[in-house]
Amino acid sequence: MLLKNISVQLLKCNFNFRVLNNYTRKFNNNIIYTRNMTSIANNNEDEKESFKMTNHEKFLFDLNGFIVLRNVLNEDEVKEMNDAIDANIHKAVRRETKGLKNAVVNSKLSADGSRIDLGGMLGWEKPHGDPFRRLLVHRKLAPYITALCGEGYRLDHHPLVILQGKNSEGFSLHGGPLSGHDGVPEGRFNPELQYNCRNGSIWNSLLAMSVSLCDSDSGDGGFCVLRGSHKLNFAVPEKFSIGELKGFDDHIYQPAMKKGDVIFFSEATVHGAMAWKRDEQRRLALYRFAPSNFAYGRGYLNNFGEDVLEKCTPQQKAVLQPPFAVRLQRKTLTEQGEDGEVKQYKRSEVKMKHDVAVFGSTYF
Ligand SMILES: O=C(O)CCC(=O)C(=O)O
Repeated sequence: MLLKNISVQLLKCNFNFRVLNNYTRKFNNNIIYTRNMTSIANNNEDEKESFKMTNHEKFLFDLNGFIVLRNVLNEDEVKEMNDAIDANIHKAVRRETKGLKNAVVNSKLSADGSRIDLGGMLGWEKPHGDPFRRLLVHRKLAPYITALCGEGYRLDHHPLVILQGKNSEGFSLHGGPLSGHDGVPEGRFNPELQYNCRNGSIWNSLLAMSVSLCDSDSGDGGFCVLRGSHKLNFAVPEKFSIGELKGFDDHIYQPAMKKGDVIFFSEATVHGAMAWKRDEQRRLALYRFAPSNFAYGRGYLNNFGEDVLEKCTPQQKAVLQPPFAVRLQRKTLTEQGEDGEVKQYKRSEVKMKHDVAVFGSTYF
């Protein structure tokens, strides 16, 4: 068994731990194997690692609404992504117009420079698109997304690369389980962004995965979060969300990040970004995942872009399916991600025939 260096940091404490298990392939009789993928370099079953989310990590996520994983991607993986971004940098779009600004002018989170967005990575040709497609099913990430969104998780938004030069604006606090200040009545239950935990199973209606492609220290700016706000019961005051209310600095946490670190946060946790102050360009890849039968975005309606599916492995394709329940024969990733088979629950012949008789279609 191997010990690898993924560590979790939260509230500035470091915990290094890995539960080392052999892979267990325990599927019950209700599952059809559609493909046996053994795509990893090391084919020795005994030496594969388990990257399962530990109970301690679940405790921290439940407490705070986010978790920071250290050293998830290695230097080569980060370089591949940065090279791909460099090769496609001409496609990046500056959020320059007034209506595209993410922070209120002259607020604590604002700055002169604009944030820059780059999309379409899933459709990039080899080799540039590969590391971005791989993140959908990466062996070190899939167990976490499964633990946080459930079996059969799906990509919800188009993934986004965010680029920021020195002195560029942050992002006013947003998200959270109650509606905010964007035109809807304040403080109502927000059905789109919710967190729940029942009998030890965590559920997020929308989960963000932010992969850091640059280093930053505390105080440099970047992602910030209001700890524990996935469970709040009172709307965040508007002035607080722009950093202009007493107590903001005491309650907002901006983690220091290294290249290859990953933040998982519930979109039900109020979050945003501090203005970027570091000399080096800020770079991150932001993915949003949802449970199998949930959708916020509409990217799935065009399969996340022309020709994307043709470039994907069976595991990656499974994550790009539209929202519907796992029991309706959804092609489902195992928590081993890229290393596991794509499985499918069986629906009885008799029920499928009945649906055809009633609805003229195999599924209701
Ligand atoms: O800049 C960040 O890290 C936060 C991004 C964010 O919250 C968003 O794009 O919705």
